[in-house]
Amino acid sequence: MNQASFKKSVQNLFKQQEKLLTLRNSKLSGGNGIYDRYEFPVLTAAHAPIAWRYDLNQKTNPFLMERMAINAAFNAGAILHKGKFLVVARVEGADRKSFFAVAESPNGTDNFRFWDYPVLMPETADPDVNVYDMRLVKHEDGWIYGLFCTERKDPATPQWETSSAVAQCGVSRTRDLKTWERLADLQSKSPQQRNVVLHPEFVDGKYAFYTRPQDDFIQAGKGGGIGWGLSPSIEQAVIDEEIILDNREYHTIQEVKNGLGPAPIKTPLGWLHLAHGVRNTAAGLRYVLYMFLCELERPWVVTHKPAGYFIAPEGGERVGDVSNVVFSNGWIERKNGDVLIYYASSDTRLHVATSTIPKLLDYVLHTLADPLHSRACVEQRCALIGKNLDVLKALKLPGKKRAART
Ligand code: M1P
Repeated sequence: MNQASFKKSVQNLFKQQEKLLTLRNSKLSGGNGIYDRYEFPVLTAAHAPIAWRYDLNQKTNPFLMERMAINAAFNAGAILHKGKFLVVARVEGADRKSFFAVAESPNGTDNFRFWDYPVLMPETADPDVNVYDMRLVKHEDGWIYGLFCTERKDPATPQWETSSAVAQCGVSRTRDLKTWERLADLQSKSPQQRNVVLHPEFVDGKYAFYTRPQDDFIQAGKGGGIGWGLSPSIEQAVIDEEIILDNREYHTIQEVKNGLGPAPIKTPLGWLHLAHGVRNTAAGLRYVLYMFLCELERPWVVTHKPAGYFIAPEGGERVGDVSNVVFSNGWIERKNGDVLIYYASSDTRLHVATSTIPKLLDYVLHTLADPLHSRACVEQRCALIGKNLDVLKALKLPGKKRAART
């Protein structure tokens, strides 16, 4: 390649990517009334800057090869900061190491662009092998906290056992999402912790954490459920007592395990939560999202929990590196009550869905809870059908005739 054609190839790389970065994203029609999905993912591996992947120097990269490929951009924390919609995505290199990177959008639904450099997260004395799934929280103490999963090889296993890991909660804080201070990892009595989230307010003058205690790296074992615990310090966070506020349950969407998504949103009617539930199938684990509401004064008490899932993987979302997964660790509430829900599909890409606080509250308050038995589920449905047939009759709508015949 001569210098001119090398330059042209570089220009083409940028031109192609610019098309992707400036794509307008529109709401898909045919939603369920609770939220709207969007046409395109908001972040993919292809959104990663060219300068992160290619060596653009012809002398050292004469064939213009991609030297450091990016495999995926998914599970993102989210925050509205100084008028900008920011997500801190889990970016995964082709080498399977995840890292954090901030992407910024003017409207929260499209035109996301990564900042020039990914986050260079400081390490503790025991370096992380992998970091992922940051939950961002603007805490009432004034800091923005980023809690994430830090994973290291299990020191209790022999050298030849190369897939046993210990997951714990890494704690960091920042004022601007550029400079990050690393604090001590959270300590609790559980051998494994993932999906740990900081509550945005002090509770009894302490920092409050949502946890997910587990016995094993993948299996919940005797642990599991979304836990709750307090720590007097954030610099050396220690939870002595953990209670479970939302447990696993036989034959539900969270039969195998569950975990909190982003930090809850405070509403006049309670703390609104988004979480994920996991069940096992012959095709492997299936991850879906669900919602619940907790008391304002006692945030560890669940008051309302709609049956089943809120978002499940659909269409192309079902396929990826870890198929049949939706996962969320970030959402943004706007001043006007709009809510942008960032959810990733199949550990591969990041999407947005939009709703509003009134709609989400209506959903959690008025969707029936899971009665846990098929017969009771049918009774709930029959009650709905009966009421609907009366409505259709009163409105003189044709649905009544069709329904009456069956
Ligand atoms: O692969 C699906 C998800 O698995 C883990 O979630 P959990 O701890 O609930 O099992 C995480 O590794 C998450 O990043 C991933 O999306």
